Amino acid sequence: MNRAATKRAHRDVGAFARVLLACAALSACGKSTQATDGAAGDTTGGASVAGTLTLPGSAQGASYFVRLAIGVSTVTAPVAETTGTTTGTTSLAYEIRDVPSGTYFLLGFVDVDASGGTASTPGDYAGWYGHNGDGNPPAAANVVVPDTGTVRYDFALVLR
Ligand SMILES: [Ca+2]
Repeated sequence: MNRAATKRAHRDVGAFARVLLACAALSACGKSTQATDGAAGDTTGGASVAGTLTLPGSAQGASYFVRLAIGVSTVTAPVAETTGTTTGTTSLAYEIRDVPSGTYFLLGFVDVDASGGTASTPGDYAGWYGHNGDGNPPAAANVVVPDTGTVRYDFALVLR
């Protein structure tokens, strides 16, 4: 191999490595937006529930949770949940992993005034999936979770 060919080969290796990196990044991004398909490579137990909460305000640095519960009264002991901190945007993506299959109530809650607890105080954002505009829970459980894969539930919270 002459010097020019060696140089070219090195360049090619660099390009190949960059392509590999791009693919890795893309597949990682795509994972959370998969529809229900029992995606291969999902090594966790249960399914994922993911979606976007639309908030009625732009509270920043407030604690939030999104919970799945068997009943409205048992939301204090949820089957599964995710928690985090708001970033000031009114669109909040969430994902709850390792959820056993079943039919659940789904509650999104942002503790805007940092008062703690699970009961909303004036100024907090809250809402159950399927509420009729008032944020209150629906009459029956309405979030269906399969054995594997990801199901999406987008909903809006209301100002308490
Ligand atoms: Ca509060």
